[in-house]
Amino acid sequence: MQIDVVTIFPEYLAPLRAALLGKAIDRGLISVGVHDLRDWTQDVHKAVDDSPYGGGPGMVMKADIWGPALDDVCTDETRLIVPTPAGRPFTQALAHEYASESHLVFACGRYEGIDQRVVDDARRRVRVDEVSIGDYVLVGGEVAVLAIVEAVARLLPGVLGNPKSHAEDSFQDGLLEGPSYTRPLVWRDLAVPDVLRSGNHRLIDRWRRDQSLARTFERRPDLLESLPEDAFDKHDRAL
Ligand code: 6GU
Repeated sequence: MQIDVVTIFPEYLAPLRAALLGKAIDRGLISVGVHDLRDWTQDVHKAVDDSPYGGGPGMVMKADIWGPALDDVCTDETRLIVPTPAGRPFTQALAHEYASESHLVFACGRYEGIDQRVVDDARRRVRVDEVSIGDYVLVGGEVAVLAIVEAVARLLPGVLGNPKSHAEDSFQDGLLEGPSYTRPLVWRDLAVPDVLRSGNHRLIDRWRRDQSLARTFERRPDLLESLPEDAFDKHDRAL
């Protein structure tokens, strides 16, 4: 998979080359290009933004800089992703979709955003998603790109050591993951739940399922609402 990021803060994307992602790059599983938007400016000041039509605070990033930048970086295959708090929610389902693409391009806005015509024009040639990583406001799209790329890259074949790690991910079955424990058996007077040492794997699976359901009910009741009726078994219903 090829990933390209256009930003005015290329150094902010350095973590893309660290740890898990760095290893995936070294092994040729993903290839990452980070591009400085200012390379597409023409004026001596390298201005990328201007004041908004209609007035108001802040600055808007200019269409006549972003347009040529995206023309150069995008191809027919590209899925263009524009991180913005005004976007649709980035979810695990969308991470799986992106993991099946051959080319992702991220356009990082700063200030009050990018002139809307950049997205409207790009849509005439490529698939474009405006996405948000949560209901809070970041200063720019760069940190959102780090989150999205990490969520996508770990789904690619060969990036994680153990492919079974995916099967029990939070959200894989629409529920939050329950708690995990390792040695020592007792730590600061807190013991590991007995059931996990019982060796009875039917009982252990049932206990883990109950923990997931209880945690989801407590922390994310909205997730339970959106599950299909057949997502629950007869033991779940007893809860
Ligand atoms: Cl994707 N971008 C920015 N700037 N802020 C955000 C966001 C994205 N998602 C949540 N807040």
